[in-house]
Amino acid sequence: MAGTMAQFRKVADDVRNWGRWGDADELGTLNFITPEKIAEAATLARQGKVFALGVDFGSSGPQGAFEFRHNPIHVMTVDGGDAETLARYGPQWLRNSVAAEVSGFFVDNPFRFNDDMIVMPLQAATQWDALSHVYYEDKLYNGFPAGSVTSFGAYHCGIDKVDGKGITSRGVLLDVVRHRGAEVFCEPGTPITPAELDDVAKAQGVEVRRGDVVLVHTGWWTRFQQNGVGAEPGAGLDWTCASWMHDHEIAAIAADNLMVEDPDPANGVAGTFLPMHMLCLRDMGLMLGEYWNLGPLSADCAADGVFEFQLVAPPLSVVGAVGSPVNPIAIK
Ligand code: UVW
Repeated sequence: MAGTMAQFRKVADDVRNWGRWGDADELGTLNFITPEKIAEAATLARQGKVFALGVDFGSSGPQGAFEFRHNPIHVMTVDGGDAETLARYGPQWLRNSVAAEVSGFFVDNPFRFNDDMIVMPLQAATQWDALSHVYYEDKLYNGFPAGSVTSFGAYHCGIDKVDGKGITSRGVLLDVVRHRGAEVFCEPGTPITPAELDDVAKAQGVEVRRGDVVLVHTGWWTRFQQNGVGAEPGAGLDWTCASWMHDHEIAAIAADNLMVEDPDPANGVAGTFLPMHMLCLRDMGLMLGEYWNLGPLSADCAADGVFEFQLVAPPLSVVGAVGSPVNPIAIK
């Protein structure tokens, strides 16, 4: 629903959780995940089925539309070819310190190793957005100053603040694709509304409860696997879904698309940028997960009619980072 700034401000005031868990809180709605909730979630692992919801981290990913985000670059730093090269050219190459170092391990020794590294924006593939990922009017979640995110990293609300708590809870899948009877994905220009989320849950016979991590299947990732178009538009959550998340007291939300929220600014709020991100991360303190591969999980849920599971999705504790890659695991 296209909204006005006055409507946005009203929703922001309604959903803002600043001070709810104390002035020093940097976890936000993850506070809804209690020890009882974690124990309850573990009982949902009943059939021994495991679904890895992370996409491939590689050069075939969806990035490339913006200069500041490219696909993960994977580089081998030591490999089997080095052994051959060193055997053939070793003495001449030893002025090169890397070759000299590797040679120390490889020459006259059949016990060898391979090493590698990865260079990537932390927002390139399956990820969590930390609470410090977005802000407006110079404030982060809980009123922390936006200026506390510097070239050293996020002093407040960095992804490392999640580390002690982790993200393990009851996961609930809301399969909007199947509910709409869509062939592959939810078409652009059809934002998913709060009422539709309730309808999907009702039709699936699943209740969304406090502390849940909700996964919304829009089919975008399946579409991307078919056509490889990273800039493919699709439907996401209407910005007003922030109120739905607040009312249901969920811990976090993730989707299989590029930004969880509907990407079309015409369906957003004039004068804002990523209004649902702002309401979730900055006002509510609720983390967003993007590019989660929900295809196989949604097929299984449709087959057995069970749309709840144990979800284990801890981010990497990258100190001061505003997001993190993740390979979330759903266990049924
Ligand atoms: C932005 O595009 C700023 O954020 P995200 O990757 O979370 O959609």
